Amino acid sequence: MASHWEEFYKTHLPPTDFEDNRSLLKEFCERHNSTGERIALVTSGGTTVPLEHNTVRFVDNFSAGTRGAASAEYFLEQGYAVIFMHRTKSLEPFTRHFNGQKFMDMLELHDRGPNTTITVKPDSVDVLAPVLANYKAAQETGKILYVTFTTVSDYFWLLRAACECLGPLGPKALLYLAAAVSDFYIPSSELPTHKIQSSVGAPTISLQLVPKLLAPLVSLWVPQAFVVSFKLETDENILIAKARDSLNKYKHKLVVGNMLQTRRQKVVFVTPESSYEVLLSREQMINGMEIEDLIVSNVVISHSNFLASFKY
Ligand code: PAZ
Repeated sequence: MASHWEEFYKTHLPPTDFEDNRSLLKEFCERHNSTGERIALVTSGGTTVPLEHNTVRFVDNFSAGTRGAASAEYFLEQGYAVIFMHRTKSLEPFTRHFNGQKFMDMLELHDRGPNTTITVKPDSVDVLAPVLANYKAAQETGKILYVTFTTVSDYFWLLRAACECLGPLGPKALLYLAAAVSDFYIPSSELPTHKIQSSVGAPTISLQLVPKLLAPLVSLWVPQAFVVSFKLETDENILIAKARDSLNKYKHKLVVGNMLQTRRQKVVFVTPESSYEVLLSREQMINGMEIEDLIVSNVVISHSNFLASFKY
């Protein structure tokens, strides 16, 4: 049995930077609400499940945050202000294009003793310039707020705080829940304080179900918002049924279903009324188009229709 969400908050302390993040969220939402802008909350990357209070080991999942980081850029392009709530050290909008050695390889070092300079290689300027321009524009206009989580408990605290701040936006708030959130965890009260010792033998680790936050999120925290959740599966036969189950249970607007193996080329949009595939053509793939461009465009159309039909 999953523990109840209220019980979870009572028994798990907020992360240490929680109050700072709450203030940032509040200021960001108030500022953009006062100008009538839409805000997209994009969650991204995977949560961890610690095995010890002084955490040396934890259960993790595969998500690198590609979908969330790319989608955040497309929401900015579509004129949204974006709260990018992501796993620490997962991919981020803009910098994701130059991960690892790629960035270093774009630079040239001109070593002239005390007058050392660094320049961008001429053939890299075309690649760097548009990304840098978009990054600077987002920063200078204060259109993006970055907040981070690591554990599933951090994520829970941050998500509720973000929802509390987004509530006053009503239907102008869009929640795009692409993070891969653990379904299982070890309650804080059952965690050992210190590193598990191998000298006592192989540990038996017993995981419990996490409470499903979509329930209070949709019905209590942001009842007027446009909520989009993601559903990942590895068995194609159950994907649409699971997405539809989720819609029936939580009564939100849209589930984007995706398969682990094909998620970069194809997703399925499941609404209470219908389901349809959104996929990249061969030509779009060759031209380097990203599926998040299509996903976000479709979500924005649905959000606009929702806003147009919203009865205050
Ligand atoms: O981070 P990524 O781009 O590698 O993967 C994205 C994703 C598969 C985690 C996302 O599209 C998704 O399905 N998130 C929800 C996962 C779930 O809880 O079912």
